[in-house]
Amino acid sequence: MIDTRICEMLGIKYPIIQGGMAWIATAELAAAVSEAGGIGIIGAGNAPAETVEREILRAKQLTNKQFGVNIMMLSPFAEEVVEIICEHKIPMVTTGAGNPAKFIKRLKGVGTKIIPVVPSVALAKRMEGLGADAVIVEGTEAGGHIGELTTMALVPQAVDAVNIPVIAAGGIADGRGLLAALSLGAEGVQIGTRFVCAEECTVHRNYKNMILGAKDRDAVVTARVTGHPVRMLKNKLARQFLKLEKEGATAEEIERLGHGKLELAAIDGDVENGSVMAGQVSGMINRIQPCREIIEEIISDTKNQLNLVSKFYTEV
Ligand code: TUI
Repeated sequence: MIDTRICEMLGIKYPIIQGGMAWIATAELAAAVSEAGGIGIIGAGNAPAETVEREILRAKQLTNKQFGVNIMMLSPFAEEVVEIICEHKIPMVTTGAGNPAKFIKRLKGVGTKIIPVVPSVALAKRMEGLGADAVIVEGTEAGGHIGELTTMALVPQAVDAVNIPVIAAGGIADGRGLLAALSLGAEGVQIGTRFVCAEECTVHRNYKNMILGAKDRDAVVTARVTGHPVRMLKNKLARQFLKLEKEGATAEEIERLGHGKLELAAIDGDVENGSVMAGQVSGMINRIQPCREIIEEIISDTKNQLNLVSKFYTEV
């Protein structure tokens, strides 16, 4: 058993939170992760409230367990998504790509636990001050919209700076990663990329295949000049981004190139012209597996790795 404050706070067996990935984390994935003992998250992304509500209702049909919703702060529909979350009394939300300060009071008012994803210690502290129940600190190894710091450097500094539980994200895909995160002081992990390759994940098969085929250096960072850098797998689109950036294109030009491209890859399966957002761990993901198998493997490998590490130590 791994028993942390996160297990107790969310009423879950294992301290594993599924990343709330836009266009990818649908009801099927969220329900399967919750059924397997972690907590599944529906990614609201840029979707309007009606779409998010349909996903919530579908997830409720698929599981009696609790699940959460991720609110993407750059979405024009963020406010109406918050209202739907409150109406359905969703027990927990994660937020990403911005500061959720203006929604914290409203969500806490209906008893929803709020766990912002942040890329720095300063933001983690600010979130604690505003009443967040925990923080997910995400290293630059992650896929999608990222910050600058690595998980290895960020997690212990965040743990030292706040009293609420810290969850590690970015670069974690197996039991070694979970054990490492716990060693850095985290009380749980958020995992995205590995769950993209779950059997229950409804993303286009081409997207999964790109991750399965990726090597260690294939997840590159684009769009730095926009202030919203995005990690995605190398393809025609990524090369276009890198070329434009090298030529000194403006933030607006780069932003325009990215528009609608995640949907193109995730739904239409155009993994050459679309944005295949994925983390640096893509190179270690080689199989499609059911969520239950992924989670059970991670937990049993954490234990095995702990035993292995303890053998490195000898009494003197
Ligand atoms: O949000 C993510 N990952 C994402 S969101 C996304 S959708 C998107 N697509 C294209 C461009 C931009 C977004 C794809 N992947 N991870 C959590 C995360 N949050 N990473 C970084 C942040 C973050 C950044 C700034 C959180 C707060 C923040 O606050 C800045 C401020 O002070 O407002």
